[in-house]
Amino acid sequence: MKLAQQQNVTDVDMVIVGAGFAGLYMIHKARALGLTVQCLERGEGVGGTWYWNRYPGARCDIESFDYSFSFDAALQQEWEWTEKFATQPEILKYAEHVAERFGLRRSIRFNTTVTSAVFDEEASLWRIGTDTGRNYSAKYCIFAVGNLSSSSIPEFEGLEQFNGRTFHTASWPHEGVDFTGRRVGVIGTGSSGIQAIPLIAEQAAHLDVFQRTANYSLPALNSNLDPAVIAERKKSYVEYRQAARHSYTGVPVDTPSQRALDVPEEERNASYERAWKSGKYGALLRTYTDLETNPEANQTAAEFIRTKVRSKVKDTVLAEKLSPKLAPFGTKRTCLDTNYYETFNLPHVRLVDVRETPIRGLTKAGVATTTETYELDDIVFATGFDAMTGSILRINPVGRGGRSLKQEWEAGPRTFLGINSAGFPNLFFITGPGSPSVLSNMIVSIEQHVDWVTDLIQTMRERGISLVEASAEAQDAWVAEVNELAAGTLYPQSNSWYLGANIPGKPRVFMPYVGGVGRYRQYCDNVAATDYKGFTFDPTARQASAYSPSGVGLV
Ligand code: FAD
Ligand code: N01
Repeated sequence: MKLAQQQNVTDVDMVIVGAGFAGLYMIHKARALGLTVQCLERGEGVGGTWYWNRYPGARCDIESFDYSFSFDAALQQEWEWTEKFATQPEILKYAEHVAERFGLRRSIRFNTTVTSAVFDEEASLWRIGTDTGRNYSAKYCIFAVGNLSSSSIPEFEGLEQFNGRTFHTASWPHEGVDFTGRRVGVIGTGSSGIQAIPLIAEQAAHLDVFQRTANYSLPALNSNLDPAVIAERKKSYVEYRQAARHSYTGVPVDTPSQRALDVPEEERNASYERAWKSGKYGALLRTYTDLETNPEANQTAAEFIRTKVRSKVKDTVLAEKLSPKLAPFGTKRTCLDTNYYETFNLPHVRLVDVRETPIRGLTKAGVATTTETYELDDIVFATGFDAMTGSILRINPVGRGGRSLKQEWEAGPRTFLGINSAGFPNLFFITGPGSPSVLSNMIVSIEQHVDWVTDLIQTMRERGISLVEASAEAQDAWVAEVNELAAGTLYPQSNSWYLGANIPGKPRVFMPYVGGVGRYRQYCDNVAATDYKGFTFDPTARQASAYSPSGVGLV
């Protein structure tokens, strides 16, 4: 769309889509570069994930100390987390505090959904359209739209017929929901369902949990934070953050050195027990070197978890149904719960195995499976997201030659480093597909991407370069690298949203980079250090140098 065709156009240096943690930090960094910035956010407030997911029990599965910004020493000293795993309201408060503290709100326009982003080749600008009628043009466009921000409700037959109330965990009413005395059905037993079910069970008169796949869930063992623990962590933040940045998941845990099957069973189970009790994200999966790659090794950890489930659920048949068996441990995001399995010991809570008797659809009265109709007052969809590409492709940016991203990504997302896609100059994804993103402590990954993109833009400005994009060659090599790494693991063996398997018709491609946060950071740093090898700058500047992952390598 040409400038002249756009109405109500505001011209800025950078448009940022999304005011979650990624958008907030990007505003801060862009401003420090002296850019004019407009952030556009669909919601009424900041916080992204933590603004939308207000279901009962919502909290982080990475310790609060880890799941927080490291970019400002004063911020980390002044903020006090109250619990080991903060609740959604507390994390939202933190996001609001960050926005206040750095004066970010004045750069954000809320209640504004970006509906289009078109690259104007003549003007070398992005034309950004919104649902409010106000449009923008910008040299740089940042998609900080979130990996888990397009919620998904399966297309159940008769969805509209149901007479009761329906909720999705990711668009929970702000005023909360009272389930007292009601017959409630929860569909889905991923992280959201597993967190919400125990609390819904506390209120509901009756609860039916519709489970298609039993998930691996570890106990949060949450607790209030002791002032002495807080003081200790504050003293060591500098070293701790540094370790996190170079770790595998963005949370420092011991690096494994042994293979699971080389260790006697008793010793192995003792190690699993320690990891189980640590509450550290990724600790159990990182107990041995081969849990992510060797099915037999993985089964030792999987069986350890199943034994725990059996010890918590009194009814042995029910315990088997709740014991995860269909996918290797860790190939879906491991859940963290408080009293999830114990909830099924309550007389008013019933598990409906919808793998055995699939959901046929919804009726006026409730959920109909192939054998029965479950009469309900309320249905909670804990059915997840069109993850990683959903929010990007809803906007469906149009790049060079009028090619849309949907066309370019028809067979799955294609990026260089998860940051940019060839043919889409100056469009940057924060924690996009092809980066560690959802396999990591996301705040560590967000900071790394925002810092890296900011450095790139600064370099361009210093050198008078106006456009940058990935070369097709670098992108092909990176996509191959991401696929190859994933193929060497057990991840592709489960029907996860990492693979797009939860959305009918979505290409089945493993989307995140599995090589780990530290190794990925080194790649990115080396790309920058080799004059942004693999990126093409505009012809007035200079051409890209050829890229191959092995050519960049690790130093
Ligand atoms: P988001 O927080 O998703 O923010 C994106 C924003 O973009 C949203 O506000 C959305 O409204 C906006 N947006 C999207 N499209 C448009 C558009 N077209 N126009 C305007 N605005 C738009 N990760 C962890 O590492 N640890 C955890 O413990 C953890 N817990 C989680 C718990 C839940 C319930 C969920 C759903 C996810 C969790 N995650 C966790 C992942 C979490 O999404 C990230 O940690 C992080 O919050 C993502 O921040 P973000 O800014 O990238 O994206
Ligand atoms: O979504 P999910 P989520 N019929 O996709 C089921 C993060 N997060 O919102 O497994 C019946 O994991 C589906 O069944 P199956 C975290 O990264 C973190 O729970 O496909 N069931 C599954 O059980 C997480 O991974 C936290 O067989 C159907 C469930 O719905 C991500 O967000 C908390 C169905 C969806 O699970 C997504 O989690 C919350 C159908 N037709 C979220 N379709 C923390 O603890 C889907 N399902 C930090």
